[in-house]
Amino acid sequence: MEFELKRRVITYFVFATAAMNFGLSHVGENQVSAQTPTVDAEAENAVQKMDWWREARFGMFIHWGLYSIPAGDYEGKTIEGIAEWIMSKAGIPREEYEKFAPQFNPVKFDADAWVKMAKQAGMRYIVITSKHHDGFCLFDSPGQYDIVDATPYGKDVLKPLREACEAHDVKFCTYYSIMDWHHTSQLPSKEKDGKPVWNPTRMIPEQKEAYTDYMKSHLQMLIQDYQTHVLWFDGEWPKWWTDDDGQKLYKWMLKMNPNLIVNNRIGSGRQGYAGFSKEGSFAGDFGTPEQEIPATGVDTDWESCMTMNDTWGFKTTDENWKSTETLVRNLIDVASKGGNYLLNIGPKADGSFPEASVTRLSEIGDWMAVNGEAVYGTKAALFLPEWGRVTRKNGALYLHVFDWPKSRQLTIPALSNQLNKTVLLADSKTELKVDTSGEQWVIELPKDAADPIATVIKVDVEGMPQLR
Ligand code: H79
Repeated sequence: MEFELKRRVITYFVFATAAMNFGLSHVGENQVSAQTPTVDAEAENAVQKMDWWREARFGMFIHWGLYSIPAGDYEGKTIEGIAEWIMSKAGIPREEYEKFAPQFNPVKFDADAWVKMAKQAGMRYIVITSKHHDGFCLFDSPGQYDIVDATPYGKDVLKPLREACEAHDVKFCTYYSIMDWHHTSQLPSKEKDGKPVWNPTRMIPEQKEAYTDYMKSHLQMLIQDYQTHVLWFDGEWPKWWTDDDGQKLYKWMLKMNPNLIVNNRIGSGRQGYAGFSKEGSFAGDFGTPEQEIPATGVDTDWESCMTMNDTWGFKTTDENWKSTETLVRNLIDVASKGGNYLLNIGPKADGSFPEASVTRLSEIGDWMAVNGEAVYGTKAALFLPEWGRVTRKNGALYLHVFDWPKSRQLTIPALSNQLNKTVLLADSKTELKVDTSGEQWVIELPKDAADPIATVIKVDVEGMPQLR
């Protein structure tokens, strides 16, 4: 199936001010064309299969593998950049990198504890690296370069994780890298100072078919045995992988499970880190901004993936943690623009989550326990206010106030809906007064914010909130 993933920006009411930047490394560009996607039987099915995903809005990314052992250090030096890229960044030859496998023994791995932490944080799905660019698999792969066959641990971790996900009603999903630095079909693109340059790999043309079969043997296991709900591809940028390859692979996978959700990195439509597909029909069901949030709302499916510090895989020296406030506001910002937030954890090699991640998950969970209703199943806002962000669903407009007005008055554009009542999500017994006589509605606020991160005001209305 081909799915239109062009970026269609939502036009906001003029109430909007420039997008705020909550400590992101880069903020998305604001270009776009409006186009209506074709509605056919397949697209209808696509809408249904996306239902749980759109409802979820918040997921956990997990980057875990052999790179978690060096954790950013190689031969006594700290290697610059993201830790799961150490094989590439340090130019490590295959046979040297393989030596991490006999050291991988995650005795503290506890699938149930991981899933409980995700669940408590309010996350509804988990996407784990079944195979990253280094080629090492976290499941019992036919290729033997995996946690079962090549490590002293000797056990599959994806199966217990999938089971724990099922037990806690969290959707189990898997990341899979197309580029593979370990597979013999691929060679370093060149050498630099006597070291291999792994990114991008060069494909030995006669071996592309065999490699595709190798990938398919993994994907079939992930789809049929592990019942993965999402296949989250990455490493699609080497020139030898084409969009046609992506389209074929997509069709082949959907035959096994028509409800499988696949990101747009299966093909070659993605435009850099902004993550949306180019004009035209490219493979995949949703756009994948990386480490950034679009400046405005977008009404095709998309998901921003982000790190809590500056690395995906665990890195001992990376202490640049975002605050809980930034993380929660990012989640709100993403939801207010119609997307999902996929927040990363880089577990240590022993199987434990870094302390800083555990604290943040727990604090995000405290906020979500009170305010989750204003995130799950919401749609993009109709306006982008100065004081925070807005989400909506049938029957309610949610005002996420970041900057509590000293005037104790919050102004929003008038809705055409009938207003039932306006309350704080944290205290639904106290009704707030709203003056609906003018062009704008003015809400009277209590003196203090209920939550310094974001206080949510629920404007309870009849039907789907619309501007007057
Ligand atoms: O798995 C994590 C990272 O290891 C992986 N994606 C996340 C989810 C990743 N992040 N950055 N990179 C990989 C480096 C890739 C950089 C580039 Fe490109 C590839 C630059 C040019 C080709 C991606 C595609 C950015 C622009 C186009």
